[in-house]
Amino acid sequence: MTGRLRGAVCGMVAAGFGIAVAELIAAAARPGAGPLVVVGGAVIDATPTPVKEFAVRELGTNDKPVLLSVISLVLLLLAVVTGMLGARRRRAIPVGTGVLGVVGVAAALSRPAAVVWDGIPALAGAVVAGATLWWLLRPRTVAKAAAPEAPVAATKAPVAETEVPVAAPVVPETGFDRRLVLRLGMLAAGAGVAEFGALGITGQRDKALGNSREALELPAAADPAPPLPGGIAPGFTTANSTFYRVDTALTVPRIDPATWSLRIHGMVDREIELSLADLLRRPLIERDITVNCVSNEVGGPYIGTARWLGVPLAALLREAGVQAGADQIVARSVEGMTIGTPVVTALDGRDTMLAVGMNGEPLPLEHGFPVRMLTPGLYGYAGACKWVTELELTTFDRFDAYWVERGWGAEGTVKTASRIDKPKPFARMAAGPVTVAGVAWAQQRGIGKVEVSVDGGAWSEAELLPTASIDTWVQWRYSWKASAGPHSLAVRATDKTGAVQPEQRATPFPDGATGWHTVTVTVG
Ligand SMILES: Nc1nc2c(c(=O)[nH]1)N[C@H]1C(S)=C(S)[C@@H](COP(=O)(O)O)O[C@H]1N2
Ligand SMILES: [Mo]
Repeated sequence: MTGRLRGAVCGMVAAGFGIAVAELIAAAARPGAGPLVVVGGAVIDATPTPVKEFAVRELGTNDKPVLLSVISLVLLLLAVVTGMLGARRRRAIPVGTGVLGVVGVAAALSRPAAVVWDGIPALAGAVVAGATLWWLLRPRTVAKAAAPEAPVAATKAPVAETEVPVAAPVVPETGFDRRLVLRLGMLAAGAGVAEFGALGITGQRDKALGNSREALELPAAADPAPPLPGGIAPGFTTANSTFYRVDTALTVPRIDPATWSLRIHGMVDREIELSLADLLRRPLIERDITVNCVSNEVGGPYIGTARWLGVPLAALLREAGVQAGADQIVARSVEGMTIGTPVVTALDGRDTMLAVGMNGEPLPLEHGFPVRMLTPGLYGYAGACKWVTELELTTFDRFDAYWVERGWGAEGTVKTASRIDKPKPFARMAAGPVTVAGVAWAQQRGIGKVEVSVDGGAWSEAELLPTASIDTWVQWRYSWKASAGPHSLAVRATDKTGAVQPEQRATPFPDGATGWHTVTVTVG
């Protein structure tokens, strides 16, 4: 029993030490290739779509910390098992740590943007963990263990080592003697130092990156957005700090703007390669655009409106010369995401852009610094690649982008939708006039009408507040004469093509949720 416990504790400490060393190596030499993050990334990519949807729905932006904690726990469990087996059969040590090492290296190399060196941190971590466990679980000679503790024999006569009194308090080989505890303590401290070092290196790098982001001076727009019309209610523009974030990146990609470049290639007459300075020398446009996620449930929070600054993509594509037959732009990001956008949506006159600014500042790191794509009228997964470094002109036949490979629709057109923001679900209020308010959106088509229905009754038209353009949401409000009792409020929008938001509920998968947002309240 104590032998197994000893093995378990040694396994855990050896694994912790190995992981910390691997994280330190990654921080110093291969940022983003730490074992936890690469395994997490591989798990995300392999997770079936329904599970991913569940995670986005139930965990929101906590999905990443939760995933990392689960992976750490599983790893710890495997380390405990390896240690317990290793305490009985030493062969289990190289086998167990070897398996973990292979998984870590495979995960690192499976990352879409991986280079072969990315396997080194995980490999080194596994070797260190294995060697450490081997050393910790080394069988001890009885003599060595007994000698320091042996009570001084009454007799001064020299005794041979083999004659150490049997009664000496020999710590059983399977337990925790002082030497083992000391070693475990030293290793735990070493792991702490390595982890601290890794955090320090990463922190320094982030600080430098934050500085270069702040130092980045974005030119004024050649074609600025007009001021927002009077009469817009607060909340029309979403602050950068509260703008929703959805992506598969476990750690936010860190791109040095000085070395960033964008390559436009594939089915083009002339390849183009641009630095950030090249990009910023071009005429910039500024636009208010609402962006939303296809994973958003009816009434959900994954939508926001910002004032974006960027370079129109159409001009760049014309320079490159898109060849006949190319119908898809595959945007690739530095961490290997692929987002497929129909070529027509970049050339049909809408404000599809390579954005560099968001609400008057350079893009925040989480939202794609230094450059992301934006395509008004498409969900983010189909037109808004963050941290973009490559645009390949190709066809939909020839290539399935990341989400399409996982069953999501290739087109990504935003569906007409609306949301009640006030009152909140299950709110209680006094009878009398109550303002019901919210937003509605149908980017590229524009919102023509918003209606409210109380308790399933007739639809009444809500007042539409002024808005910026057909690419932004519209705020609406409706004055309701609330009578005592429980009530349900429903909203539906009609876009400017006359299409009414359908009542029928559809899940976000595969091409966006439908259905009316309904809120239940109690009056009186
Ligand atoms: N590189 C990269 N870009 C990405 C994604 C991603 O996972 N990786 N997710 C897309 C999705 S699904 C959405 S909804 C938007 C979200 O943009 P935001 O996080 O700035 O709101 O980014 C898109 N661009
Ligand atoms: Mo999304």
